[in-house]
Amino acid sequence: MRRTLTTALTLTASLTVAAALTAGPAAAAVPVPPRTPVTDFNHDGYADLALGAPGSTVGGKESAGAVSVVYGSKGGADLAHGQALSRATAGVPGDATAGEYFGERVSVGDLDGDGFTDLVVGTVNGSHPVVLWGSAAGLSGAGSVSLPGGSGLFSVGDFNGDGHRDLVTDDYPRSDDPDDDDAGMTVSYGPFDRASGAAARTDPIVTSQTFGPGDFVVGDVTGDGADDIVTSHGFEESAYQSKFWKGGKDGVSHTSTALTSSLAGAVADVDGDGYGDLVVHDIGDNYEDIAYEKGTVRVLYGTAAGPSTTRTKTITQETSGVPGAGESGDQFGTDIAAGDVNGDGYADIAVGVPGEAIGTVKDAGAVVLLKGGKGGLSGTGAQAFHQSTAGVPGASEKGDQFGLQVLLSDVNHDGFADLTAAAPLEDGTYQDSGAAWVLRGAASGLTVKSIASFGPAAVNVPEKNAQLGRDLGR
Ligand SMILES: [Ca+2]
Ligand SMILES: [Ca+2]
Ligand SMILES: [Ca+2]
Ligand SMILES: [Ca+2]
Repeated sequence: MRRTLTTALTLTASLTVAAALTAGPAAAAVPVPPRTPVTDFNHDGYADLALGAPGSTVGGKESAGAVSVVYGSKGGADLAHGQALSRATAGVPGDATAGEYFGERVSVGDLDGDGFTDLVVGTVNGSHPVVLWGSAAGLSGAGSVSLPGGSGLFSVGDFNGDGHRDLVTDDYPRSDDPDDDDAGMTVSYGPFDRASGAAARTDPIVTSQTFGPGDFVVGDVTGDGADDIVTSHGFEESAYQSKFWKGGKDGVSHTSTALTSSLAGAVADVDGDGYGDLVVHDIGDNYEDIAYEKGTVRVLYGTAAGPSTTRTKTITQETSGVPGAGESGDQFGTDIAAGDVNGDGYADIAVGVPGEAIGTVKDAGAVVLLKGGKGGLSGTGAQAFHQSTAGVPGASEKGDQFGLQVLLSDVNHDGFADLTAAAPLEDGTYQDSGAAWVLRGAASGLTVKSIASFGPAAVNVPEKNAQLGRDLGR
């Protein structure tokens, strides 16, 4: 989740500079609003989309996996030139392998610092993530490289605020001591070398014992221009407290502060005070209950010291203004994305509600957009969309789980972030083909005007069981 607030942030940044110039010497440091680079593989100004399709059959190998890339354009998502990238793409290291699920995880960022966003692709079989490089012609396999480390979770951010994108992975080099049960993460600081994939510097950090992080949320909460990290933790059915790791000019701190347990989330300034606010899926203390939960989104407002534990806000489908009703299994908050949809300078939050019943159709799924504002995130003006909403293509079917993944980015570069909603379990010609929808942002919020919707075949990805949209690059 790492979205585009370009217009608003450029304006806010210039106001911040002006404020800094006029502030007296004793004034507190002015926060730097969280900055999220546009995902732009061909650097044409339009945000591009990367959608994992890990179940795709490649070269006859079932579930070898692929990634679908859809470029932004003045007319929105450019479906006429959808690109499929896989191990079978010329230049990509390795061969298509059955059950590898290449594309199970995708993340984006300009790792080599040439101005073109690059794509990082992960698998489920323990192989290292692969970086595909952006260029004026877009992404290709040319020169792509397996990173020297990492194998599971990863996320991109600028953790030391030097302008180079860095990578955090959930691996930690354990010692040979059999009593050593440290688990952790490794922060690899950019720029990355194109030939070897090597980072400028790597720094392993112990996060916990036995089991490493279960998720990363990345963004600048403290207003110092360096991204921070929130890690999720748990063991068997027990969800433990999440941990906040502060980034700074020397990199990520080796000590953390505890937060309520969470999974997924985003960092964005929903109240416009310059500090990034942490918006997470609050999961209580038991993983086994998640499937039955109504779902809760929690905002922890940003401060110079980190997410506030006292200035927080809980939003559910029972909150005034939020469409729908909170029912067991709705899972409001399963995925969370941030971006300025209505162009008012406050970040808005898209919330996936994959277990929402539409009429009598169970687990058809929906997306709710919560609006930011001077008073912070609220239910005021919230909107809901699903496959039975007038103007939205498709039909609500049992188990579609529309909204399992969400992303906000400005695909047509008009200053309003657009919603990409994915339903990786949507049936097409085959079971679990997956599909995605792009809804346009406007001053009034999300609209159903000129929606782009597509399954794997429309963007040249082998369709059978592809699970298009299993992850969205952010
Ligand atoms: Ca582009
Ligand atoms: Ca690049
Ligand atoms: Ca804020
Ligand atoms: Ca837009």
